[in-house]
Amino acid sequence: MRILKNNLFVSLFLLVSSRLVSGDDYIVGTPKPKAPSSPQVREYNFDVKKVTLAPDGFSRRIWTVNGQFPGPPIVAFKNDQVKVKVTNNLGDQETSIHWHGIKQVGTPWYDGSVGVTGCAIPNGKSLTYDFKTPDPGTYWWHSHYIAQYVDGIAGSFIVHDPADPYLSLYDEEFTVLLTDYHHDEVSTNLGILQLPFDAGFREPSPDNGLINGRNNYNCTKAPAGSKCTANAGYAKFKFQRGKRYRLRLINTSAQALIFFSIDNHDLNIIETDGFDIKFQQAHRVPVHAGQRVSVVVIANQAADNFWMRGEIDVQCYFQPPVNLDPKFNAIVHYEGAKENVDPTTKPWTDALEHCIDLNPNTLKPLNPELIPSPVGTSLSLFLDVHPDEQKRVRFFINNSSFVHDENNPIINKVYNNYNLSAINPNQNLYTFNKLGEVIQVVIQRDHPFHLHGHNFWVLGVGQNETYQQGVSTLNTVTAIKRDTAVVPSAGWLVIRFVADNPGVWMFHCHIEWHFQLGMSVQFLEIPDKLKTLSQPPEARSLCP
Ligand SMILES: *[C@@H]1O[C@H](CO)[C@@H](O)[C@H](O)[C@H]1NC(C)=O
Ligand SMILES: *[C@@H]1O[C@H](CO)[C@@H](O)[C@H](O)[C@H]1NC(C)=O
Ligand SMILES: *[C@@H]1O[C@H](CO)[C@@H](O)[C@H](O)[C@H]1NC(C)=O
Ligand SMILES: *[C@@H]1O[C@H](CO)[C@@H](O)[C@H](O)[C@H]1NC(C)=O
Ligand SMILES: *[C@@H]1O[C@H](CO)[C@@H](O)[C@H](O)[C@H]1NC(C)=O
Ligand SMILES: *[C@@H]1O[C@H](CO)[C@@H](O)[C@H](O)[C@H]1NC(C)=O
Ligand SMILES: [Cu+2]
Repeated sequence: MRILKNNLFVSLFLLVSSRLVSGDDYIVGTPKPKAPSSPQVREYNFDVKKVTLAPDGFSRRIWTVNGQFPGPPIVAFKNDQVKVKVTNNLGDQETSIHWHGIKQVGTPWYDGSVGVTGCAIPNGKSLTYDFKTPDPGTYWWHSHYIAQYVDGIAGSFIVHDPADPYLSLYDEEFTVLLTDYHHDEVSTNLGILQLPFDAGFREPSPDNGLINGRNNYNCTKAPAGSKCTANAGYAKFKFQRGKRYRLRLINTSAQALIFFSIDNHDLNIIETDGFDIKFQQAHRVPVHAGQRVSVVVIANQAADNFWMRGEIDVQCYFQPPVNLDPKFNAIVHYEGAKENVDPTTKPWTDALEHCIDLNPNTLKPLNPELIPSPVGTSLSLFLDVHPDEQKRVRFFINNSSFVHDENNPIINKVYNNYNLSAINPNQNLYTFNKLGEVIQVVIQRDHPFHLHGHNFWVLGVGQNETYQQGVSTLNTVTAIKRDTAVVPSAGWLVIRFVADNPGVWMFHCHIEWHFQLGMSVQFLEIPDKLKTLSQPPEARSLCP
C-alpha cells in the first residue's frame, strides 16, 4: 500500500515538475527496495533530444534524455543485467553515454568513451548498451562526448545490494544531484576554450548551482533578450521526524568542487564512489566533479524547514568565476512544518580546506582489503597546462595532450592487429600486458582524476610538496577506494589497482574543460585477453 502510494506520488511529481512555481511538490524518500530473488534484466529507453526548459527560471535549450532534466535515474540490484537503448535524436550531433563507475568487466565496448572504447552514435541511430552491475553503490551516467553532459545529459545510477552492511542504519533514501550550471550552451564555452591565453581564454564561469535540477536565479543578471522567470523554486526534500535517511550525493559538475551541508544536521559518511566507509561524522562534505558520497542523516530536529546547501569552491578556478553566487540551496522540509516558507536556519561554520578531497587518511574502509603488492608497473605522470604551437591552450600529461581518434578507437586497433608501437604519441597510450599485475600511478599537480574500468586504492595525497617529500606517508594497509580522486594543488596523489579487466580504460581529469583540452591518458589492459572477447557487431558498426 505504502509503495503504491509513493509510486503514485512520484509519477504525479514527474508530471508537474516542469511547472515553474510548484510549492507543494516534495521529493519523498524512497523506501528500501525489495531485493529480487534472482538477477533481473532492467531495460531502459533513452531518447536523446534537445528540449527548451527553465530549471532555474532561465530558459535555454537543454540536451536531455526523454525530455527530462536531470535525466531518468537507473536503478538496479547487484548482478542485474542493464540494457539501455540509446537513440540519438539530437539532430546535428553524435552522442555516447558513459556509465561512470561501472567497471564493464567483459563488455569494454559499452564504456562509452568515444575514440577509446568505441565510436559515437550518429544522428538517428541507436545503440543498446548491455552490461552487468556486479558492484553495488552510487554511480551516475553521462554523455562522454564533446562535453554534452554540461548541456544536460546526465543522471543517477544506483546499484542496490541486498546485503548492504548499512541497510539497518537507514529507513529511506534520497538521491541528491549537485551541479554547477551554465546558461550558455557548451558550444559557446568550447569556443572560448579554443582562444589563446592572451586573447580571451578562460574557464567557463557557471551561472548557478542546482540541486536535483532546481534553484532560484536572480533574473536581473540575465542578458537582455533572454527569457527568465524569478523564483523558479527549490528542490524540497520531505523528512519525517525520527526517520534516518541515506543521501546519495552525486557531483555532476563540469568543474565546481562543491561543499555540501544541511543546517543543524550531522552527515555520517558511509560510502565513497561505491566503497563502504566506516561511519564518519562531518558537517560539511566536499564532493568534487564526478565523485559520489553517501551520508546518513537522522531527522532528529523539531519539525521545521532547513537549508540544504551547496557551495561552489571558487578558489579552484584559474580565474574566479564572474557573476556567480557560489551558494545554492534546496530545502529540507519536516512533515508538519510550515509550508511555502524559506528556512531561517544558519549554516555550519566548519572551515574546509579548498580544492581537496575529504582526507583519505581520516576515512577508513568498513571492510579493509588486503592491498596487493609488490608493484609491477609504476607510472609517474606530471600534469601541466601551456599553449601549443598554435598558441591555443592545451592540458598535458607528461607533456603530451590527448587527441581522440574518433573514428578509429584503440579498441578497434587492437582487434585489427594494428601495430601499437607505431601509434601517434598523442594517443597517450600505456599498455599493461600481464594479467593480475599491480599498477601504481603517481600523479603530480592539481586536478580531479577519474579511472574507467576500475576503482583504485587511494594510498596517499600531499599538498604543497613533492611526492618524494611525502612518500613515507603512503597508507598501504587501510586505504579507501574511489574511482575519482583529487590531486591537491602543488601536490601529489598515489593510487593503486590491479590489471584484471581486459579493455581500454581512460584515466582523465574530470573537469570537463580540461578533459576536452587533452588531459587524458588511456590504459590498454591485457590486449591478448581483450582480443578473445568478442566485440558485438552493433557496437562496431557505429564506426565508419
Ligand atoms: C539581483 O541582482 C541585482 C544586480 O546584481 C542586485 O542589485 C539585486 O540586489 C539582486 N537581487 C536579489 C534578490 O538578490
Ligand atoms: C563537484 O565537483 C566540482 C568539480 O570538481 C567541484 O568544483 C564541486 O565543488 C563539487 N561539488 C560538490 C558538492 O562537492
Ligand atoms: C613522466 O615524466 C617524468 C618527469 O620527466 C618522468 O620521470 C616519468 O618517468 C614520465 N612518466 C612516464 C610514464 O613516462
Ligand atoms: C614538451 O614538448 C614540446 C613540444 O614537443 C617540447 O618543445 C618541450 O621541450 C617539451 N617539454 C618538456 C619539459 O619535455
Ligand atoms: C611496429 O612499429 C614500430 C615503430 O614504428 C616498428 O619499429 C616495428 O618494426 C613495427 N612492427 C611491425 C611488425 O611492423
Ligand atoms: C599550500 O600553499 C598555498 C599557497 O601558498 C596556501 O594557501 C595553502 O594554505 C597551503 N596548504 C597547505 C596544506 O600547506
Ligand atoms: Cu583538470
